[in-house]
Amino acid sequence: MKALVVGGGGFVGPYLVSHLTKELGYEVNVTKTQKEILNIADVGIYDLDILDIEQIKELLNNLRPDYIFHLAAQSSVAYSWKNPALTIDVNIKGCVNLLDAIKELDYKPRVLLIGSGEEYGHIKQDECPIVEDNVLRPGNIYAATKSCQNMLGKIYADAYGLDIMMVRAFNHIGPNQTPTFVVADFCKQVAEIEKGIKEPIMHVGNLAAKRDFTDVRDVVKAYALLVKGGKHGETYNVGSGHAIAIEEILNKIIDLSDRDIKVEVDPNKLRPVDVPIIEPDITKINEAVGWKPEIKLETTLKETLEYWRNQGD
Ligand code: A2R
Repeated sequence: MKALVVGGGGFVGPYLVSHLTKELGYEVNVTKTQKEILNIADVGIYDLDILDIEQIKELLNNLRPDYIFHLAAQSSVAYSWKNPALTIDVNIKGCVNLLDAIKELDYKPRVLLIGSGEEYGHIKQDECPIVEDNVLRPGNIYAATKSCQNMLGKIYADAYGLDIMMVRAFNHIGPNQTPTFVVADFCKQVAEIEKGIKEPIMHVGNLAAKRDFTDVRDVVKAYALLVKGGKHGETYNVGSGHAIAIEEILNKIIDLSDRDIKVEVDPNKLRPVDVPIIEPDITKINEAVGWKPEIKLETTLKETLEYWRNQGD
């Protein structure tokens, strides 16, 4: 099988490529942005800006992949408040460019669009755990763009018969994630405290929010299963199914350290609108392709902290 990972230079891309090549034996090509450096053996690596449809068309015509994973995004909620226009361009227009380029092909690759659990937004207590056809009430700019991407995917699948599946991925974590995301941020802070380059105080945002965390290596397995066995036009939640308070995550990470660490709330880390609980029902993906996460949260936190301990200062 020939797979193309679009936007593979970020956090998830290398994990997905590794799974596709090493565990599934696929022939894999990856796109990255011009500024990214990506060294992965045995895969084709191409620079691609998804805002340039001609570049996408040329690449697709040359590579003719069976499976396309669309990972390219402005993926930070915090940054989406600061630069809504860029977030809308990359996440919506970029996706439409990709779908339009796919529409022009003389064959139908299977396509997986990566959305987010954030799309559900302000969920009501009795809606948890959330099923895929729950009302979407996005609470931030990033979530709004991902909801729009999801709707566009469904429209292109129905109107043009494209073989598109969509996922709503909940928080995924692991080594190598940028510290704009909460678990990487906490682990980096603890590692810096241990190295003596930071005072023993953790600066944190909203600790009461409950989120669902899954190891990125489990998440990419779900993507590979869905692109192969998902039903076109359908959306699947990808997550653990058990939301946990950020405070609990923080305590678990602090407990992995032998230092005496204090916690302080930093107003700069509080988002303008925060959604109290996001927890998925993962029955649909489980029934469709038999996926459920396997790696324990404690294992992921330990490995992520270890990753930050090994980073140069
Ligand atoms: O912004 P960069 O240079 O780090 O590149 C990001 C890339 N990207 C683009 N690719 C092509 N054309 C563009 N105009 C463009 N703008 C950004 O998408 C980055 O390499 C990649 C997304 O990777 P991350 O931000 O690390 O996201 P992650 O955690 O790998 O998540 C993958 C997907 C995203 O759609 C998330 O929104 C979703 O899963 O949760």
